[in-house]
Amino acid sequence: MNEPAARHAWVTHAAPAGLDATLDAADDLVAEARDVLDGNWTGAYTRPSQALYPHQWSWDSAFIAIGRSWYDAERARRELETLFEAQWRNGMVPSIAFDPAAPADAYFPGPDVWQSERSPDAPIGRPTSGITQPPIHARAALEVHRRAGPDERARSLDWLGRLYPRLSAQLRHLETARDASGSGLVAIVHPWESGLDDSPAWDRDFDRIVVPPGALPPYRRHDLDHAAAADRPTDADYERYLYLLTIARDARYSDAAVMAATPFLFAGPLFNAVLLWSELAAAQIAELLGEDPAPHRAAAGRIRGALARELWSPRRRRFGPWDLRRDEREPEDTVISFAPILDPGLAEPTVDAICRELESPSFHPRGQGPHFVVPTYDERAADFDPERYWRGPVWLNTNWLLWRGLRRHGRLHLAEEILASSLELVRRSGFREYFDPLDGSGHGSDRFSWSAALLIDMVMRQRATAGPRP
Ligand code: 2M8
Repeated sequence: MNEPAARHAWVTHAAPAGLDATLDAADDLVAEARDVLDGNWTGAYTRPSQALYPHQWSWDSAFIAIGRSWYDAERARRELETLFEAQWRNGMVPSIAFDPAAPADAYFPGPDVWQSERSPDAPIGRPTSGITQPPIHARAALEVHRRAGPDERARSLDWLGRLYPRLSAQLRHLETARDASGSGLVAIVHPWESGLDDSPAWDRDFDRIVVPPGALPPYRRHDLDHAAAADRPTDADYERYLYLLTIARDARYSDAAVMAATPFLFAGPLFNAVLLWSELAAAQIAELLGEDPAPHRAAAGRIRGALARELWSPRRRRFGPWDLRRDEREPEDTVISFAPILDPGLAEPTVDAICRELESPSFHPRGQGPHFVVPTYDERAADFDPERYWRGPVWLNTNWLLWRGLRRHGRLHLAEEILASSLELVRRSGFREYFDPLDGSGHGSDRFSWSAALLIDMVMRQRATAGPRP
């Protein structure tokens, strides 16, 4: 708790005094971030962290490739290549590609629980989970290619050409096999697919899921060996995660069968906004390769329309997730609602509404002492928890997504506040997985890869550009 005055600078609404100086002094942070990524590099991909997450995670690898693209194009390309080697035949990119070199009990639930081989679509001899994560990979691939220097442009284009059909298959699979509502929105069948697993966004449904006695064999959580119980999901929630896993597994991970059987089925603004953003990136990749970008632009347009039609509440002036089982729009104010800011075509009044909410006392309480932005949940909610995984803490990946969207829409003041807060959190607490927005303390695992990678991207991009940029 040092420098309360400097800290206060990040919470006032004045231009974040000192941002330039902070950026100038960020070289040591960037060097340390590279050290974190080097330490977690396996030779083929980067672990999210050494102990808690000893395999390859899908959207983590996309964030990591974006960070690495600034200084190590070779590993950035390899990161995505390795992930797509685990892609399923139906196009799905699994949330976890298990590392055969990791000890069998390194992570729970491991390959023996997922049993991906039950699906005829799973890659042979390559154990993975049976669900997916937000599809940010086309965006990552485009950014990796854009960073390639003149001497490796041709090699990079060749790499992009090999990846493009796989990226297209990933997006097509989601849009065709997962449009549970017929609205044009992609549905998720497990909170782990959202990437923001424990978010209060789906509590109303999730808390009602009753695990039948005897549905799960005895098990031991390994995550609590590596992180404080107060930082991680409760046992009751973990049990529900595992129960939903067994439902998907019993359906042999067939999309139609899982969607018919699961009590958890949501179409949410973050997953779909990321999909839209990646479709726009895929259109640009298609152009670079001399392919037809039109199908990608059309897909982005359909998602844009569906987000506005189905997930925007004109009364609350917010996006919110849609519980497709109960046919309810969830009112909880979480960071998930802001993700459509990633769409460069988002209508200006909607951008205004998102910015207003981001600056409201729920996410940016002024005059109540120092705090850091952006909490993942409404700080005024009775069950806001500044320490527990996705139920309040600041995460650098959600900060980064909002920062990118705000810059694109020219909302530079807010973007710079988020940047300043992110840098300050890392400076105080290191490359932790997440941070308490009230006191800046670090939580979850340490030397966490996407915190390192996205800090690199924020610093380098901010230095490289002035003002909004696509
Ligand atoms: C967290 O999720 C995993 C399950 O996939 C876990 O808690 O064990 C989430 O934060 C997820 O978004 C992230 O990709 C993963 C690895 O960092 O950890």
